[in-house]
Amino acid sequence: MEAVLEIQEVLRTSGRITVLTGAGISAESGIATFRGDGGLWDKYKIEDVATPEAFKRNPELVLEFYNMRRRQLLNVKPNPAHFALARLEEAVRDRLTLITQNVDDLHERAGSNRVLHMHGELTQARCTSCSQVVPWTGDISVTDRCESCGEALRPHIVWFGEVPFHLETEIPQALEAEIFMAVGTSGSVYPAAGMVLEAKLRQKLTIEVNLEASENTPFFDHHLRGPAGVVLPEFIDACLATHK
Ligand code: BJW
Ligand code: ZN
Repeated sequence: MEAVLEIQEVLRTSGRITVLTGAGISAESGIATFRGDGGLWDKYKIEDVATPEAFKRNPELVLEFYNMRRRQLLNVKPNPAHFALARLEEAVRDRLTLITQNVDDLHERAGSNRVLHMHGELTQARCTSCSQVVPWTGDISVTDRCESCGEALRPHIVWFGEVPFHLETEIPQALEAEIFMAVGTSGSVYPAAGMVLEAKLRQKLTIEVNLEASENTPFFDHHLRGPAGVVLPEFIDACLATHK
């Protein structure tokens, strides 16, 4: 396949690859996506659970939404798509930048060491006052307090209207890579959804892995259609077949 040859050439000449992942990569692990049938936004309203205003109005409800999802992490495992990206990192090391919109820890559990969580992480809590971030595996309750300043804690999550992480340095640098690949994302939430366009404007090669067309499909040069857990390992292993 043409895309495989193009990636092999980039790898041969020590080029860089950036991969952006979304909820679709964790779907085969049993974690619901946001949009589409059975998605989280079918059952919950964004304005009730995923905005700073919602947290001010009803912190118990917002904490419960994220506590439920943090508990779910105990019952899920990385799938072959997460492992394929870990193999890619092992092969090309710091020439891969993995950016995820996901707040689960499945990339890390598959062996990826350098993951940029632009929308935060379920396994961390943040102080609502001094912004200190601490590891957190259990539930967060309204009575939990920051060890440094004594104020309330919140999930370390980027809600609508808040600024995603790593936008100043790491993500702009990553968009200079020769290849931009998006896996399992609908392309409907900015600024992540704008990355493919930025890559295209810089004349980079763009590849989409998705079950179906996304909102950004026209901006991708190549489309790999199918479940990420099947399509991505096949593709990455073919690309790495000639890599020493
Ligand atoms: C499979 C599969 C399988 C399924 N295999 N594929 C224009 C420009 C900039 C901003 C805006 C703008 N217009 C509006 C905004 C504001 C807003 C926004 O984008 N709103 C849109 C709804 C229009 N953005 C924000 O508020 C962001 N902040 C911001 O803009 O700050 C201002 C600023 C930016 C930059 C500089 C300075 C200032 C913050 C966004 C925070 C998003 N938060 C959420 C929830 C919190 C995290 C959580 O609870 O988990 O993050 S929303 C939700 O959507 C979550 C996700 O990370 C995000 C993206 O969803 P994703 O991953 O794409 O999932 P789905 O479900 O949408 O799609 C799944 C895909 O997988 C589908 O395509 C399936 O086909 C596919 N799939 N199974 C392969 N097995
Ligand atoms: Zn604090």
